[in-house]
Amino acid sequence: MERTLIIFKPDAVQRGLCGEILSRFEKKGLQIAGMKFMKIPRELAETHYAPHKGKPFYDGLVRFMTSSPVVVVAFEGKGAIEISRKMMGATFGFKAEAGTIRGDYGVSSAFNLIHGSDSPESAQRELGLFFKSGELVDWTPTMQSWVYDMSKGSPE
Ligand code: D4T
Repeated sequence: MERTLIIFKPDAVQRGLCGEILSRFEKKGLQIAGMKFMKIPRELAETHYAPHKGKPFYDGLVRFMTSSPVVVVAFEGKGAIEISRKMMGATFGFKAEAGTIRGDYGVSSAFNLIHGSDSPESAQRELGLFFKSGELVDWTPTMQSWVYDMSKGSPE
C-alpha cells in the first residue's frame, strides 16, 4: 500500500467543494490515513513548494496557499499516487479533462483546487512536512476485502 499527500487548496475550501472532492477519493477506494484543517504557515508553504522556487508563479503560489484554510489529507491505497494524479487532472482547470477534479470544478491556472504528490519521493517528503510521526493511522476498513481481491493475501 502506498500513501500520498493531497491538499484541498484554499479555493476548494472557500467554494465548499471539500465534501465533493473527498467523496470522489472515498468512492474510488482510497482510504484516509490522516486529515487536518489548517491555515498553512508561510514557511511551510515555501518549503512544500521549494522545488518551484525561482519560477515566475512561485510567489503568487505561496501567497495563494497561505491566504485561507486548506484541508490536508493523507490517502492510502495500492498505486495511490498515480491514481490521485489521474483523478486530479492536468494542472490548469481550463486544460484538464472532464471527469477529473480540476476538469469538472475549475477553469483557472493558479486556482486549481487540489495538490497531489507526484512521485513516491515527493509523497514521503510532503507527508513528513504536514504530519508528525504517529499522526497517520494504520487501520483496515471493513470493506477492504471488497475494494481489493485479497484472496492471495495481498491487494489485487
Ligand atoms: P500541484 O503541485 O499543486 O499538485 O500541481 P501540479 O503538480 O499539477 O502542477 P505544478 O507542480 O507544475 O505546479 C504547482 C502549482 O503552481 C501553480 N502554477 C503552475 C501556476 O500558478 N502557474 C503555472 O504556470 C504553473 C506551471 C499551479 C499548481
